[in-house]
Amino acid sequence: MEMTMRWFGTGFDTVTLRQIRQVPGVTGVITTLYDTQPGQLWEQARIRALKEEVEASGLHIAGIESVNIHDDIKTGGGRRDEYIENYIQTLANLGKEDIHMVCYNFMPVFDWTRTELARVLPDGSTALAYTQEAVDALVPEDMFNSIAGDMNGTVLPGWEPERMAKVKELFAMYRDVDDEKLFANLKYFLEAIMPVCSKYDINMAIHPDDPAWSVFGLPRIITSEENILRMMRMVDDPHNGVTFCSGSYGTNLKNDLPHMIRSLKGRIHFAHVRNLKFHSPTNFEEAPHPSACGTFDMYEIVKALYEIGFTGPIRPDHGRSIWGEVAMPGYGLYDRALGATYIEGLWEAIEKGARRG
Ligand SMILES: [Mn+2]
Repeated sequence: MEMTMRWFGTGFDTVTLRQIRQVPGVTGVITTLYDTQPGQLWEQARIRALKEEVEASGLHIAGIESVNIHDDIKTGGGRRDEYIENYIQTLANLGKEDIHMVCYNFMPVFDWTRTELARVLPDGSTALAYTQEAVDALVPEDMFNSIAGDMNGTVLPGWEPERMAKVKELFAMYRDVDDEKLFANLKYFLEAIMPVCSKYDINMAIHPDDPAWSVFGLPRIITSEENILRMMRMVDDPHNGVTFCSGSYGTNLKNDLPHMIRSLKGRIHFAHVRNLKFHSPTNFEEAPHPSACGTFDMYEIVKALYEIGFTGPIRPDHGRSIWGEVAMPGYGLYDRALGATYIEGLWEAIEKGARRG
């Protein structure tokens, strides 16, 4: 594995490359062209400029999170072939700049959904949190406004104000899209991009839906071991792989995370490792990374990744806000840095233990 951190780019992220460079063991960043829109073609010159900026800090780009998918591709809308063509050209441009891992998601309307961005924990830190009761009490149009006050002046990925202004329109686009149609549209997209992925050796890594169930009646398909295996078999190519996100698959307590990792051997191209603490099956918060602070056995999760021979980029995921840091919710420096070194510690212990067998 390679330890990385997500970085949203100069002007968007409250954390600098210089700070990330000083987190022990972190050698790469996962980044994006944050000001591009879904469906837009990424110019090679812009990718190169981003790469040069990252490399000047002593880090490198370990992958892209995300190249977002236009809603016409997800719904099978009239302009999908045009947007897929742009996506193919974007992948080619990334490949030419020696970037070989792309994370994306196939979630309708809302990316990850949390109902609180700053739940106060007993130690005084704040964390992102979710309760089904809060979602059930809202109409979708109010979802953005309900959390906007806690964004600390940042733009959260998937929650761009321009996009949220069109929520009603977006819902209308998905009116006739059910799980089966979403699967079919994903297959259509993957079949179209696999040749360029093979040509430039680009590993596509689909991010699971978060939470791993339907919200507001929208279809959600990347939620369970059964569905993710279906998705891999329907386009059976090693470049068609997954982002294993423990915090997203883990929202559904029925998902056995170490078992899922083992069943996805060879197809996990990127790993997000974080812990959740559950108060009930539909009320949880994003806990500090160590096992003792939440519900998951993080040792077993990292051990499963080690045992399947995972070599891709791994990153701590959302962190709490601690020590007075004001940052994009979930993406402050301090708690993610603690998470990175904790995962590195687990990995070292597992690796040395295995060698001494
Ligand atoms: Mn994730």
